[in-house]
Amino acid sequence: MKFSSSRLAELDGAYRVLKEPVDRPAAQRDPAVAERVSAMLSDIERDGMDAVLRYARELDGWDGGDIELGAGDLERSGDELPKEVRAGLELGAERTRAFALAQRAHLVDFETELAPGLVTGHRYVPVERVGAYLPAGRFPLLASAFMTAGVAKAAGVPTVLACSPPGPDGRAHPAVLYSAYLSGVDRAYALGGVQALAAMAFGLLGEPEVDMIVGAGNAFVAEAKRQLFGTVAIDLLAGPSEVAVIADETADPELVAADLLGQAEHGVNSPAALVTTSQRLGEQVIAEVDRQLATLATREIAGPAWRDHGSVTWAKDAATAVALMDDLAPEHLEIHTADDAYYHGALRNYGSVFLGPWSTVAYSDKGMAGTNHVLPTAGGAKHSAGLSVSRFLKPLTYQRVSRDATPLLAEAVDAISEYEGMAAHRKTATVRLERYRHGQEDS
Ligand code: HSO
Ligand code: ZN
Repeated sequence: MKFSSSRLAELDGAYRVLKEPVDRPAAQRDPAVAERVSAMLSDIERDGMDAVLRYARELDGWDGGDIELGAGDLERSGDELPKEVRAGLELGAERTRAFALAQRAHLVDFETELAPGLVTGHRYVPVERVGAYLPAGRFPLLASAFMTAGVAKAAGVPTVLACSPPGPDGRAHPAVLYSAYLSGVDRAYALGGVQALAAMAFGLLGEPEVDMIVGAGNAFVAEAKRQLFGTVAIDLLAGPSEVAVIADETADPELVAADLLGQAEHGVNSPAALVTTSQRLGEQVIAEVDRQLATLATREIAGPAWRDHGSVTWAKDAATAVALMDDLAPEHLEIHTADDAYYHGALRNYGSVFLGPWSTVAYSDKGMAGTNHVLPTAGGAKHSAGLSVSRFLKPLTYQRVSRDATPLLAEAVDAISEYEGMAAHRKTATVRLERYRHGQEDS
């Protein structure tokens, strides 16, 4: 998350950098990863399940057992969890579903008569089959199942498959499985990485190929999604998680610092940015971040992330703060000011916004806010929104033209098609015009 030089040039004199990120070239895509993934996908496309299982054995230590998990296994995985975690997951799944259903209710079918006798409309139809990838790495991010599989089910997707990698004991993570269960997945498999995505995309799991793959993973999973895009749809390609805050002199530096570190913890490449109209608040937050880092259990990650990718920028006024923030287009944005409504109305580029000091990103991360945490990163918020029910629903258009409306459409199509040299297209219009005129004479 860095300001573009063109925006900074425009705002010259209206901002001041109080803490700069280390200036490093952006990480290059690793060609070795792309080659490896491409070879794996080709193998799996050619040899089917044999290749999937070969990779599962080689990469995940698969021992020959059943890959598909029984419905009972999913439900029972909840028994292995601490009571409070289980209750929290149940609340998160339910709230995420409730928000998705509320959004769904606002996606309405409609019909309009554009001209006399020309009726047009659209009808929302869900994608038929979705595959959700549920990683279980250093941090298992349990709510991701709600955001992907759960929202697909809320959208009305008939078949949702889930794959999650087996751990060293050969079993998938029980809390991930329970989250998948709460999300309403139709079938789940203990299968990881590229082989999992390929098995879903090529229809190797005793189910036809999925139409869409959702969910994040490591660099190999991201690359597999990139390469499978086209064969299937994908949600988005997620980069390191980001947070940005707009704060004025009324903000509480302790809360702002905590929330910056809250996402910096994701990884040493996670950016965190503060834009503030108060230089004093900016300086207080810089000191407070260091104070909190000293005792943070994950300081080995959040510390380097803040040092290398953390920034604090003073802006002359609210409009400058908005211009700077819209340029960053952060994944998560928090507003801690005396006039949050102004910023909410003015800002246009962010994945999800958290209004006021009581709203923090982790509430959404864990499913408690109900909103989706699969959001665009790396400036993607300039052109795209995060995952939601609408991504699983196709607004399919239709048109019905009455006989009497024929001249309203056919005459122009006749002229345009003739000009373009498209004789067969022209004929579809003229044959109708002839019939229409013939009928006119008869009556
Ligand atoms: N911030 C991540 C999601 C997450 N973080 C889940 C913690 N748990 C991407 O929005
Ligand atoms: Zn997070």
